[in-house]
Amino acid sequence: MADPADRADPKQEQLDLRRVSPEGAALTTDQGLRVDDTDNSLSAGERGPTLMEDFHLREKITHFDHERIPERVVHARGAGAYGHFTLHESLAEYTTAEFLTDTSLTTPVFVRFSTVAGSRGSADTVRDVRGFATKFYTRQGNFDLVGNNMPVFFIQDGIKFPDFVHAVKPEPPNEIPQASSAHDTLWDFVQLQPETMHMMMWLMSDRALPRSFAMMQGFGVHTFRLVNARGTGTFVKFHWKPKLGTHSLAWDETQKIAGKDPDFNRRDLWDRIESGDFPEYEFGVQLVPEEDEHRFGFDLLDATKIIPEEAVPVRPVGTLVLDRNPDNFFAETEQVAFHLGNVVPGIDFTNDPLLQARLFSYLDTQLIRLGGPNFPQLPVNRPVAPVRNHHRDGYHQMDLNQGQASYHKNSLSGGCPAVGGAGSYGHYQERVDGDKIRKRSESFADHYSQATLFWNSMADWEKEHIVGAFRFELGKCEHRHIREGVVAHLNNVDHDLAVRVAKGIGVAPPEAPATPNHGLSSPALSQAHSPVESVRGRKVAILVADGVDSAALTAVGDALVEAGAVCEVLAAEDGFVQAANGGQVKVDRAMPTVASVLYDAVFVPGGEESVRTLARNGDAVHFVAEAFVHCKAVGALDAGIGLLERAGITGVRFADGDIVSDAGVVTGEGPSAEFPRRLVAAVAAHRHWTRDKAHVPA
Ligand code: HDD
Repeated sequence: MADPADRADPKQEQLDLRRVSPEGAALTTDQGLRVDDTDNSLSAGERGPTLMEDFHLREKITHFDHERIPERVVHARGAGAYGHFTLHESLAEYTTAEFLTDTSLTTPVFVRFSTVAGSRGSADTVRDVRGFATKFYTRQGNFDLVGNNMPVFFIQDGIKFPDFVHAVKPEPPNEIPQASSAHDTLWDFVQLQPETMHMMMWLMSDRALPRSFAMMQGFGVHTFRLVNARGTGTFVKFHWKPKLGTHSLAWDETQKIAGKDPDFNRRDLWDRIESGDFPEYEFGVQLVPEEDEHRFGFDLLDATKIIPEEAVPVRPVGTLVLDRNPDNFFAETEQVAFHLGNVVPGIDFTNDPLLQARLFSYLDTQLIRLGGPNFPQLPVNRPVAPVRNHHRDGYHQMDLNQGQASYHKNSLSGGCPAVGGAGSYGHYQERVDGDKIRKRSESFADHYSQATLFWNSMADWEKEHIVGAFRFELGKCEHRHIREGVVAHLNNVDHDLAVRVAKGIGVAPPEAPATPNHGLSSPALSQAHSPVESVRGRKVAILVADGVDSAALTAVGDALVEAGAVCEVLAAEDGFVQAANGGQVKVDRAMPTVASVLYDAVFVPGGEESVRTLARNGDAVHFVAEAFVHCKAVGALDAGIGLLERAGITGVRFADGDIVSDAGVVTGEGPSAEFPRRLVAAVAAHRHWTRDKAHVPA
């Protein structure tokens, strides 16, 4: 990838004009008046009352009083970054959108990732859908792709959105629970609205617990339409595929991280970009000719359905790289305003009723959230394409529109701004005809087949996690009829699934399947088949105490870092530890300030004294045990193996006398090139989900 600094970036150049630095500056009022004292109010005598005339006090307090704006009604919690989109393969055959046809162009973007249900201050790692919203600052205007990390949605018609969101948000009487779907109202909605079933399978799967924003897919969800120069339409589904593969956290781990580091995903994104380990995604399209609209066993306009990749392959055509953090969270990440209606020539909509309602909602919501109609002028929202129209006035108008005429048609400004001409947007000419009705199409009626497809496509460990998630969520529902209602629907998805869930939540398991399983699967849906590229950006903890074998530490640490991992040396206390060879080893973090859940793997180097000390330290023993339970790579050399034994990971003798050994537990003796290689491979595998871990308490 070219160094971003080498590229002319019109968006960054535009933002440069708005960037404000405190460096070398004097403190002033909002009027530019230099302030002599900002620590003491103006008062009548040292202990006297504050004076009304203190304009600095009043201005400072007033501004502070008005700092907050309403949070997003959904997707309130998020993190954003700038980047670039480059096209490798032209889609000129299908669309006139310049950024999808001209492979010489680099298009600046801003991406905001988010959770859906929680408030702005909620934890990152809750079980939830993740938003993946991209603003392309194209030369033809902004194009917003406002997607999620799951390819389907809860409902088919946007008129149900307020009902759904009210059901999933904290309950009205007490505003409990925060950022969680594990409560009665959500599941009550689900059991009465079975179109949710496919999405609920995704939500109960590990997809709802991404390890990193750099390790999750993105989907435009709806079927959109591309339109070419001849005016021919092609249905399209948009996809983002992370270069690092799609990987998730363990459920128990996510809950602990929510306390230990509620900013886990946000921090990960920030740190990756700061360290130059830029998140990358492949942009792909599934294309369906209009004449094939009815060749699938489902309706392309139904947002609760995917087009299986085996039926229509995803064609990779571009790359997105996120390479710049915002300067100011509020100004950029909070004030960015996405809208599905922000399209460019060559991209159009379909009659998907969810999409149609969204076309109304996004512009509307920004008006209350950002306080008026001029939010497109905010730096993060402003297009790089020129903006000229007859919109005038409103709160916080930034532009100094010149001229007498603010209407079309006019003769006083020479008829300008001019309407039409090359590059102007023309709507796709779809013929529509029908009676005015409120009725869901029959073609939207199958709510189970694709939920079954998803279930059938899962690896055994993924199925186990799904069953565990349903049990957890429904186990939090106080109303038995809600639990029963959901199990009845699950029995239409898969009988085994329904029985396994029912058993965990005290509901009578159904005796026979309600709908026979069709037996079809789509391997692309399983994270078990996610490509694993490297250990890039993986965090490895190295546990040490005085007496550590520093040669082994350095050899293994260097191998991990060379492969792209981030290593941190942890000890009971910050500072330095004494190595066995007399040298000193710098400690990166004191163990009490971190936890195993904040790392992807743990390594214990040898050194008799070091390991003896660690084995008597509950934090260290718990660290490796917990890493093991969360199926992470655990490595130990020489005496270090003793800590694993102390934690009950290795050396455990069961009745048959065998020592338990496990996938992803890497041990070795003496210096070798083999050990670091095996450890790197174990870390790159992400998690060893098939591990037998029930015997280790953590
Ligand atoms: Fe939405 C925000 C994604 C259905 C109404 N939505 C929002 C964001 C994302 C999505 C990623 C956050 C954007 C940001 O970072 O600022 N929404 C989706 C997807 C949907 C979907 C993938 C289904 C395919 N949404 C949907 C419906 C409606 C809305 C059906 C209403 C009819 N969504 C909104 C909203 C939000 C929003 C109320 C809240 C904040 C905002 O727009 O800017 O307008």
